[in-house]
Amino acid sequence: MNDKPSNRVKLEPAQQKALFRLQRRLLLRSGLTLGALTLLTGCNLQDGDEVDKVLWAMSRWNDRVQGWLFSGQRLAQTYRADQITNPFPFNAFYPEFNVPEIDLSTYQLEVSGRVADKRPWTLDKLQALPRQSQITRLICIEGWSAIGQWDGVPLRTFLERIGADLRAGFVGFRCADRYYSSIDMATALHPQTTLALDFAGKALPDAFGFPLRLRVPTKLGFKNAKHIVALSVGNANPGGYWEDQGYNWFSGI
Ligand SMILES: Nc1nc2c(c(=O)[nH]1)N[C@H]1C(S)=C(S)[C@@H](COP(=O)(O)O)O[C@H]1N2
Ligand SMILES: [Mo]
Repeated sequence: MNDKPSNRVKLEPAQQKALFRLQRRLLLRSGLTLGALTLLTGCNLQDGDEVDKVLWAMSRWNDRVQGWLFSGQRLAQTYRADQITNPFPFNAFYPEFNVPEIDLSTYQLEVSGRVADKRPWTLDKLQALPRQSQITRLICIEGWSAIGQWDGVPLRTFLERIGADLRAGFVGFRCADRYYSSIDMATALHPQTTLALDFAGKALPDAFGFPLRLRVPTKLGFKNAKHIVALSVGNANPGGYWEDQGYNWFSGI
């Protein structure tokens, strides 16, 4: 986006007010920035004529988001292999050279909370579970998005396998880099929500969450925990690294 004032279309005062209200509502209700909205709606907010379209799209978005997510079935858009973004962007709360290196000889996925079987999982055991594949768009709240391919175990399958209480409210994730996040149970059981083991047809690279990450295409990027070392099921909301710093917890699209 070009922020030079000379390239900006001047908005009418009423439009300016509307944009301001829109921005507030976005932040309060969705955690989305205008940059993220631009990606979601395909509208160019530099262009005054587009503002009405954006406002219209936004109110429709607000109305639909809850229904999509509570239905637990609405599918995120999928893409063709030739639409995959290459190279795929890295993002974390630290630079890429600080990505955690996981030692597979000691790696375990811990399981806790409202689950019948609390035995930890090795990567081998996870790899033996049924798999699914998706080509979907990861949307970062910082204003970029990218299409990638992830394969792994449907989270629903895993939760059933460990005898999780599927009526509990939340599934939480703790990561090797001290990141953490959580999702509501409807999202955890959504057919596209995956405990991803592979990216682009190979084991997850270190940067993209080795050895295990959450891929939840109905949520913003920051809900897609990488380097997962512990999963919990419960009725208290475990929050998250960004969620606890003011990003909207729901952050669904
Ligand atoms: N463990 C961990 N997971 C994380 C993060 C992180 O800093 N640590 N960043 C999140 C954010 S903000 C985004 S946008 C995506 C980026 O995933 P990518 O590096 O595969 O693009 O990972 C999410 N998961
Ligand atoms: Mo992000």
